[in-house]
Amino acid sequence: MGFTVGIVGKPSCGKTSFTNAACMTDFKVGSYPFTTIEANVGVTHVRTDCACRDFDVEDNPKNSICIEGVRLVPVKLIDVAGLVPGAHEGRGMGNQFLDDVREADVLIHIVDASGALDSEGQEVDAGSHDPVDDVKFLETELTEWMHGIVTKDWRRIASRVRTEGAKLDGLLLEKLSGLQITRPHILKAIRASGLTASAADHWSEEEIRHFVSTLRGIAKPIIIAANKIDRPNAEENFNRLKETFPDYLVVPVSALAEKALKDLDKSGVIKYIPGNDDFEILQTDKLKEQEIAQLDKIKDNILKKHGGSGVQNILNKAVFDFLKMITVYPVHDANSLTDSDGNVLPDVFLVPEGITAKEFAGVIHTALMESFIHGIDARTKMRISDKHVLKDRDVIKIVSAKGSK
Ligand SMILES: Nc1nc2c(ncn2[C@@H]2O[C@H](COP(=O)(O)OP(=O)(O)O)[C@@H](O)[C@H]2O)c(=O)[nH]1
Ligand SMILES: [Mg+2]
Repeated sequence: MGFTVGIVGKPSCGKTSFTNAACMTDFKVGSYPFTTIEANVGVTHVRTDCACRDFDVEDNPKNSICIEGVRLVPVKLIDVAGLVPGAHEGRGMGNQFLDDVREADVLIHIVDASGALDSEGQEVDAGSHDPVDDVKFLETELTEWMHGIVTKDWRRIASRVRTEGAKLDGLLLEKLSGLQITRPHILKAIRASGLTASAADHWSEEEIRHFVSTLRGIAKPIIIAANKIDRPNAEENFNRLKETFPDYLVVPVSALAEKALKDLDKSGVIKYIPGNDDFEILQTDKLKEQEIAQLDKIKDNILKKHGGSGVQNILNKAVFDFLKMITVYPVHDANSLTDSDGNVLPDVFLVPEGITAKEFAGVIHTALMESFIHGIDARTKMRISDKHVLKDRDVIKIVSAKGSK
């Protein structure tokens, strides 16, 4: 497992607040593979319906959590160093952000929707900065960074394609695999930009740039959190962001509200389940009048109005709606739905829609893919072939020549 969301944006837009609010959880994360984690990395989760309900069984999750039929699947968050214009040339924290971005499968761009920070993150009069500019600048920074890498020895690469008949995607993959960029990403970007790989040495400056920008969008997609939605001007800016970028997913967020609610839930004063659009006050006597008024405001102006604080919502949207991931449960025994230790539905994997049974074996272990014989669908108990396309909440046993999983 290893699905990573990068939290990006200029200084003071709310990246750390978002990460802390998202990763603050009362559930033990000790058994997750991410236990030793650097300062700016945390584990959060996405919510999905658990397969245990389909089979009407009690499960023993290992790599995830199940609460009353809701499976919480861990996702890694990286709080990426603040980004300022010119970062790809080393300004601000410079290239440090790029090291973090390498690892990310998707980026959540935290935007200060209240427009109270200039492009470097310095405070200005509320509403005087246009968040639309932030979206454009972040895209530019990322594209310039990737452009620098791709064009570094473009001449040599393009001439090898011409003279040796080398494959462009293979040569680019060598340069870009460290950025979590895959061959399908590269092939898709070549196709989508309408260019011919074998004619790479004839690509114009403009065509190379177009290709890189397309690749950036495919390999490092960005979704937008219109953060600080609780503040003045934020609502208008949120609507304008949606209108200006119709192809983007823009979600209203209040990291501050999420953190406040989780803190109060943790101390037992309220009951709040992340992602819900409501909470229940359990200990009124622990709250000052002013705090109750604040909570009423959070409920009316954020939760009810936007269907939640937006933190859980944007994570779920990023993974399921935008990246179109599905959940698949590998088991050792297709009848008892257990692993070899007898745990029922122990693991769940986030995998891309359209994945085949054999590719799924490769997600579990490379060796399992190489020695793949067939799969068994635990629902139908039928054999499935290597090319069988899996569906969300499938429970699958992989039979391989090297023993089964
Ligand atoms: N009103 C409001 N303030 C927020 C929100 N999120 C963050 N902030 C504030 O913005 C400031 C910068 O936040 P921080 O998370 O440190 O930003 P970072 O530099 O991007 O990591 C802090 O004072 C936060 O309390 C929010 O949703 N609403
Ligand atoms: Mg920070």
